[in-house]
Amino acid sequence: MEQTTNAARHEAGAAPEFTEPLHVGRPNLGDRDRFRQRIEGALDRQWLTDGPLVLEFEEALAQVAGTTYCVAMCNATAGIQVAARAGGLVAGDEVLVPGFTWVATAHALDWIGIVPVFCDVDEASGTIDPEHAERLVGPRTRGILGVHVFGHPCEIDRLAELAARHDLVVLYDAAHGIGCTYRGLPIGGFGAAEVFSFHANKYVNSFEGGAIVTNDAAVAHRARAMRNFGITPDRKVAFPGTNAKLTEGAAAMGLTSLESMMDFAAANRDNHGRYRAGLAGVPGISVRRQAADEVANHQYLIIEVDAPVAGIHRDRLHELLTWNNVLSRPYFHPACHQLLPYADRPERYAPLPLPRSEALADRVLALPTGTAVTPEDIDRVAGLIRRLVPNAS
Ligand code: T4K
Repeated sequence: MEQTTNAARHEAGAAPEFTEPLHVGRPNLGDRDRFRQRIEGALDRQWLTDGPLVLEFEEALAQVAGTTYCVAMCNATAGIQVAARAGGLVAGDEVLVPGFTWVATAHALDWIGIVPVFCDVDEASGTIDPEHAERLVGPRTRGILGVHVFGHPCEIDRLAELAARHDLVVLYDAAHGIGCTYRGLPIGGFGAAEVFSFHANKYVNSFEGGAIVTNDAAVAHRARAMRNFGITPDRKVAFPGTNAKLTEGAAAMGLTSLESMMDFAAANRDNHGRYRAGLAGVPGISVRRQAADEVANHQYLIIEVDAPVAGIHRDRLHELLTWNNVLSRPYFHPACHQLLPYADRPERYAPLPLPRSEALADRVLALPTGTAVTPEDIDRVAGLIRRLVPNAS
């Protein structure tokens, strides 16, 4: 069997498939000269944080998101916290979140005393299941924080209906969502606010960074102040606040990266197609798709490993790929509610088990994509997977 062959090669000290590591999450950089010019401008102005580049970045983001307001943030984790506060949520409130997400979704709330209550997800989309969410609404439930996981939009209309029935604040963790649509409209303008991430390994990056986008003037006003110690434009401390400002250097990178977003989209789309072709017919291996009929950013290349059909578990495939210098990542495993801080207190956080979140977390594996990956790399990764899957002919 190929799996045995590969393991044997490993033990025999044979060479891995790639001599250099092939990463998931290599940054999409854009035009370096434009970046350098912007940095020079900031140095010349001697204005290093929360200045003209941040404003320009906010305007460009609002345009992409189709929103009236955008408030840039130092990262999406702080963005979710500020959006929650600006949206009126306070410590002790309970907010419904999906079990299948990156831990930041839950941590952002928990860190400010808001209790994340984990709901199960729809397995096909990976997003929060509105029906399960509704069953979990209790006397302290005040909000829903949906996640457009891997750029797949939540069931926004159903969540809006649910929220209206129970008077809940709806927020979206749109860390993966920039450049995607829901029913033809850009992700960004739904709920009370949505939050993008521009971490280095995101589709659009600003080294670290994030943004709150909204059409609600009051939410935007509070968020802008809360990002800066609660200080309003007239220099009054009107709200409790934090320091979550974005630097000019980060905005320079964000603007540069955003300018090339359509090039990144094209590269990701081509990569996606090439992986699909390369992995077609491999038993038990499927490439996840973003929503049909929507604009997708294909930011993540996620395969699902059906272990009984493939003859190999995701964890073993991950191990063998890693040995071959393909640094795949099991995004997102374990499921968020199974992580130590939450699994320890299921009575507070989750009605366990959440079988669909757990099943997804057990099957997914992110493969390298983005502008740093070449078509030849993809052919070699697909060929390698084909050899590693025992039940492939
Ligand atoms: N909500 C969701 C659904 C999220 O996925 C995230 C973040 C958030 C909220 C919070 O957003 P931020 O507060 O971060 O803005 C990473 C990131 O730290 C995290 O931002 C991201 N999601 C998550 C999916 O991935 P790690 O621990 O896997 O990343 P790290 O630093 O080990 O990097 C992964 C790979 O990326 C490396 O193996 C190589 C590559 N890389 C990374 C960096 C930083 C580079 O090539 N260059 C780089 O500079 O968590």
